[in-house]
Amino acid sequence: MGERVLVVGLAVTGAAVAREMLAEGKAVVAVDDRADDSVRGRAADLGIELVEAPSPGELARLAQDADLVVVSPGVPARHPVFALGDRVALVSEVELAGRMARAPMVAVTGTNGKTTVTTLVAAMLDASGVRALAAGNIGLPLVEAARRDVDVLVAEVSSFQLQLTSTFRPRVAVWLNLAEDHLDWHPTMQHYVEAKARVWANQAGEDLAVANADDPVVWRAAARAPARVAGFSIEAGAAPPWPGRGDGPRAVFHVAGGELRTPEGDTIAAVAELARVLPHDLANALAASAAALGAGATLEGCRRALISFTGLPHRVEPVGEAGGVRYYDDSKATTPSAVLAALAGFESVVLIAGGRNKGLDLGALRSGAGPVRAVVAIGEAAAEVEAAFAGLVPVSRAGSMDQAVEMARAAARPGDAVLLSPGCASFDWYRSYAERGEDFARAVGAPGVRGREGRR
Ligand code: UMA
Repeated sequence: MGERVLVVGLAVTGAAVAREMLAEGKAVVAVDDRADDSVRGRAADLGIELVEAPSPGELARLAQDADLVVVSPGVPARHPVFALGDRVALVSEVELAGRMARAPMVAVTGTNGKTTVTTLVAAMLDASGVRALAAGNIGLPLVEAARRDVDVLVAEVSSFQLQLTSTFRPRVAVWLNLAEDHLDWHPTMQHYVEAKARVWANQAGEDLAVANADDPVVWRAAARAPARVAGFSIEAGAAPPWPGRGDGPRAVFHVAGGELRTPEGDTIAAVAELARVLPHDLANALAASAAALGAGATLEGCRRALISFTGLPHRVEPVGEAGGVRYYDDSKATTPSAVLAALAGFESVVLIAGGRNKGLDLGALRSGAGPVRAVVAIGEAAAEVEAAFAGLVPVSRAGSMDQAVEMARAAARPGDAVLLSPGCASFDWYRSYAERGEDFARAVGAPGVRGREGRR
């Protein structure tokens, strides 16, 4: 009581934090550097003071006056609030939610696949009779979910949010994979890796760390994890050597004999029962099974959730077909590594890529050129996309989504896929990856193309 909380950034997360802190009787002030009418409206609805675009000095004064400073995930590492260091109590919404949560938590992080695995874990627990709620970056703010009466909270957590944790201790914590990402936010790749590794840092005893044994960075970090480790691999049943330590797990969750299996060899589901079986689909299914079983799911619950899962919107989502060409919306792929994962599932593709580069090396796309017949480059990063594929396949540039779809249609032959998998953020042309995907589906739905069925 009587405590003061400063909220930095008053969008979805900031408003949820403010609401929860007010409910606890705390005094809340918000700052926002780019306050618009919606930010002002939120402050007015909450009845809190909003300080717009404070100077560094003013921010320091406000932060030092507060007992707790909660920073929104979109506030970058170079923001002056981070320079205040030990003089203020900086936390993320995830740290705060961890302190508030009543139910044990499963946390899911990684560069790619977080939302899919979070969704799957919650579905597996539900199908096992364990009341689970998926929250976090997935949409429902974690602080809001933290008070709900459920058996398990399944939280999608980003590196931004892990960065500012000190006591966050999930019962089960999954680190899916690591590829270059968010270098517009993290000053270096090492900074990004260390933020991700924090998901395991406070675990102990019977907690469970779920780690990708096929990813050298993740597996190396797992060797230092304080809790028990469950590995998963789409390559082998035997665990790869434990770097620097001799006592790692001997077996991992794996694929053998056309089945997903536990380290002990129990069957989770047959691969043929799954709706999609790209390599990363199998990795996600194994990771989710390892986490869900660690949080109280049954093998049968895992299987039921896996076979009824048909994928999420904007993740290699089929949106239309015409003239023997299928169209896929993979707008959620905002990193080159996500594009490479999608390309691996096709034999002949016309790729639409580009947008706002998140500080990543788009030249990495070149290594996935095998199935690519032609490329249409879009958005601010069009020149970088063009350079990545130069000399390998024909590349054209489009100035709008309609033009991009038109050019892709002209380049495609029957049997091909047209894949929107940008490898970049959407903010040059759109407000979100979802809006970009919707616009692609709309353009695909133009005359002559059968559009998506049963979706908004
Ligand atoms: N702001 C400042 N100063 C800055 C930067 C931002 O004041 O220097 C202010 C902005 O003016 C704005 C607010 O901060 O008012 C934005 O905060 P935010 O970007 O954290 O936005 P939220 O609405 O709170 O959204 C966040 C997640 N955003 C990010 O992780 C960047 C949402 O994930 C999440 O759905 C939401 O919380 C609820 O949990 C979005 C996302 O793109 C969808 N996530 C990334 C991803 O999925 O790859 C990580």
